[in-house]
Amino acid sequence: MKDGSGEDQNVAPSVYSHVSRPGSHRYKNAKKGLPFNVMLVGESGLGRTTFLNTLCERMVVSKAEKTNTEQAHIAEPMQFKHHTVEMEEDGMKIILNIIDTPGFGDGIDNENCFMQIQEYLESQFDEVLAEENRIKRNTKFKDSRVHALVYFITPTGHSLREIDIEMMRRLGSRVNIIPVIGRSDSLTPRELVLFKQRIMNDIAQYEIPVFSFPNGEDEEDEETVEENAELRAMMPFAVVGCEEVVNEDGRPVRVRNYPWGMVQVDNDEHSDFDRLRYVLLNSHIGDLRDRTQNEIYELYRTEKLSGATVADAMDDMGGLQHGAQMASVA
Ligand SMILES: Nc1nc2c(ncn2[C@@H]2O[C@H](COP(=O)(O)OP(=O)(O)OP(=O)(O)O)[C@@H](O)[C@H]2O)c(=O)[nH]1
Ligand SMILES: [Mg+2]
Repeated sequence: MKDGSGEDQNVAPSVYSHVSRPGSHRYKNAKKGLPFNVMLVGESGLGRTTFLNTLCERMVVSKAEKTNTEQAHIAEPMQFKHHTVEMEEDGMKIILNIIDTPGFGDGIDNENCFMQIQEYLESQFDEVLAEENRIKRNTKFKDSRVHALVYFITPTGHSLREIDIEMMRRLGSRVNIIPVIGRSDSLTPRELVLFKQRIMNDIAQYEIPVFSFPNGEDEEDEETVEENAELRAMMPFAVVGCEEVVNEDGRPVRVRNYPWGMVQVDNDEHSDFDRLRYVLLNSHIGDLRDRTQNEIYELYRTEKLSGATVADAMDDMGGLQHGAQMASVA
C-alpha cells in the first residue's frame, strides 16, 4: 500500500486488536516465540491474501506479488505458498507460518486439490512420527503441523456448495477447520444472519467436523464457557479484509471505502474479523495447538501404526474430543 509520499506503508494496527483482554496471558513463557501454523484455503479472489495482510497488520504480500491480472484467467495447479511473520500479541511472541493455497477450486475437478491438501497435512504428521522414533532427537526439528485451516466460503447468500462440504468433510479429521465467509461485506446484515444459519444447518446435517469451541465440561472458569458459547453462535466468522488505513479522530482505522459508506474491518458491527484475529492469535491459540497434538495427531498416529481406518481409530480413542463435536446450529 502506498501513502501520499509514495513510500510503502505498514497496514496500521487496529486499536481494537491490541486491547488487553482477560485470558490473554496464557503463553507468556514462550521466549523463542510460539510457532503457529495456519493454512488459508478458498477459491480464487475470496480475499485470502488480503486477509493475510490484514491479520499480520503489514504488507506480507505486496500488491504487485499478489495479482498478475494478465494471467489471472489461466487456471494454474494449486500451490502451497509459505509466509513467515514474527509478531507480538499482548506480550507474547508468535512465529506465524502461513500457508496460502492459490489455485484451490479453480479447476472443474477438484479431487486433486483435496488430495494435495490431505497429503500436505499428513506429511507434516509423518515427519513428527519419524522424529519421535529417532534414537537421537534433532534439537532443531521444526514442527510444521498445521494448527488451523481457515476455510473461505463464497458469500453467495445461499448455503454451502458441494466443494465446501466435500473439502471440510474430508479434512476435518486432519486439521482444525475454521470456516469463514470471505468478502462478507457483500451481504447485508440480514442476509448475513440467514446465510450463517444455513451454513450451520448444513454443517450439522452433513456432520462436518469443523472446529467447535469447547462447550464447557472440561473448562475451568465460567468466563471461558460464556466466551466459547458466544463464539459458537458467531460461526462461521464473517470476514472483511483491507489494506487501506484512514485517520479518524487521530487514530488509524482500517476501512473499505465505498461511494455509499465505509466498512471498518475492526468494527464488530461490520465484521467478525477482529474477533477471529483474537481467537487465532490470542485466546484460542493454545486450544488449537493442543487439539492438533492431543487429538488430531494422536488419531493419525494410531491409524498409521495400526493400519486402521479413521473410524476404527476414533472408536479406539473414544472419538475425537471437544473440538470435533459438530458445531451446534446457531
Ligand atoms: N468487498 C471485499 N473485497 C475484498 C475483500 N478482501 C479482498 N477483497 C478484494 O478482492 C480482490 C481479491 O483479493 P485477494 O486478497 O487478492 O484474493 P485472493 O483470495 O488472495 O485471490 P487469489 O490469490 O487470486 O486466489 C481484491 O480486489 C481485494 O481488494 C473483502 O473483505 N471485501
Ligand atoms: Mg492471493
